[in-house]
Amino acid sequence: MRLIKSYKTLFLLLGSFVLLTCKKDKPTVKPNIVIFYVDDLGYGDVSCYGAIGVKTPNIDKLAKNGVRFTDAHSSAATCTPSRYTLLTGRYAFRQQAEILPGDAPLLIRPETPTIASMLKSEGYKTAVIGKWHLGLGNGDINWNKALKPGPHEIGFDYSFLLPATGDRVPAVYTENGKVVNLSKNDSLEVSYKTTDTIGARPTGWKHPELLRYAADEQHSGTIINGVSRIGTMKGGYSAEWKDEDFPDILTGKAKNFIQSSKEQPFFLYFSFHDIHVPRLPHPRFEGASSMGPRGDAIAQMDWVTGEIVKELEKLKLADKTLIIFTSDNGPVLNDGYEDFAIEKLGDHKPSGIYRGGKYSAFEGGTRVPTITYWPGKIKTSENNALWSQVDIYASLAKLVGHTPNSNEAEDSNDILNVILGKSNQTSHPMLEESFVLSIRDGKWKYIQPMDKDRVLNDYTNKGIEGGASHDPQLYNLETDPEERINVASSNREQVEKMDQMIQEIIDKE
Ligand code: NG6
Ligand code: CA
Repeated sequence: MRLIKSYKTLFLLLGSFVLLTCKKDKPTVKPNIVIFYVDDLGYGDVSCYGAIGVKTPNIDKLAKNGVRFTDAHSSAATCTPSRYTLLTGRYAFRQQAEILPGDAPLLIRPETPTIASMLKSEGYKTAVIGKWHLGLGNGDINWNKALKPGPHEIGFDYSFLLPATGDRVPAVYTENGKVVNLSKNDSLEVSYKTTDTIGARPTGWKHPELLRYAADEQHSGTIINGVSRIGTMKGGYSAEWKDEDFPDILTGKAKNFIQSSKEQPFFLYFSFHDIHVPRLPHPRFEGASSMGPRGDAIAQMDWVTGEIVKELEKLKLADKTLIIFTSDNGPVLNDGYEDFAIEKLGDHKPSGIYRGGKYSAFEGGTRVPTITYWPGKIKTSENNALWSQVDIYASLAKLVGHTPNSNEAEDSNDILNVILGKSNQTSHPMLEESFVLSIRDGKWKYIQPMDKDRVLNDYTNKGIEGGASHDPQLYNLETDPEERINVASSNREQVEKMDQMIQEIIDKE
């Protein structure tokens, strides 16, 4: 009898031990997830990364109480490819992703898993608010009807979008797959054929005297709000946006979404238009920096970040929310409009010490400010891990206890411990996409040569060095972080090895 009793106690003890250990392994809470995705924000463009000429107290607060990464990258040096990869965990070259015109079809096909569809399958309410630039529809889009497929067909419950970017028509918002405020008798059409100017609206080509900023040839289509855009637009007067309203409208939509999602975990992909061109911050931010509209747009973006974080705090959700703050590519000064970004720069260094910027194969193309923040869960630290946004998908999957299947996010590796600041080690090389492919492995950076028959675009007219060359380039970032000394010819083996690494990634499919 005594023996049976002690067996019973032993079993009970063992049972509770097993239960406790299992419980420990399971994620107890699914945190809310907010990705702040800034447009064209360079490594040196915020105070906590060394900005001069603009102050970013709200972003600095995240960095001061979170992880500030010094070697984190967007997956590509331009917008559409980076966004494609962020959301799918697949490299953009697999989908031939390039900067899209405003009437392009949806690039992420509906059968493709995305961070949004993955989190939705794990019980999350999901939203995208802000710039989209991933296409809509199937190639024959009618802006007066339902805009399908779009974010809803790839996992988002709610969407409020600038369909492409601020410098492209249509200059209207869409909400849940419909143009906002469009009247029945104000049919909207757009065209991206340069030979074809549709509608009677004045264009920058014909009426430069109507412009608030001089624009280059490409940005001289239909004039909306005093600024000419890429492409032409017919009708749609009732739905036209005013660029100066973006911060308040987008922040308002984000607050509404957060308020209405308190009861369940949510995922908010907040995709800024700032600090992309045209830079038309709200008048209350005019003069907020010493750098003209580009600096003022940074101050505005910082304000928006602060407003959304304050809303989380007000609703007592801050310690239940993982925030990832980052950018889609490096910086650019004149990107089509003469808004004095070059003239008013002063000593500010948009890429920090790094060479190149947006479009570039050099580090400035993809090395971007990246901060993670989660009060109570993430400790303040600086982290020099080498990683790219392609790994966010698998890391978030790990966080919420989701096991990706074989055709899901195939280029994404779980680096959750890095994102949470618990480790600074990643175990795989990192691919960077620009007009060529580059790869980073430890201290080495290799830039593939561009085919001899392709014209090199150095973007020096934009104040940027494109970084591509007809020769292979190898840099030792430990001794040469600015990529000034090409050591390819004296390190043939290393070049071979890294070229092979790129080939293996390409062949993986
Ligand atoms: C380019 C535009 C540029 C910008 C970019 C997209 C030139 C000559 N023009 O085609 O102004 O709109 O597309 O930027 O480069 S991105 O951040 O959305 O990729
Ligand atoms: Ca961009």
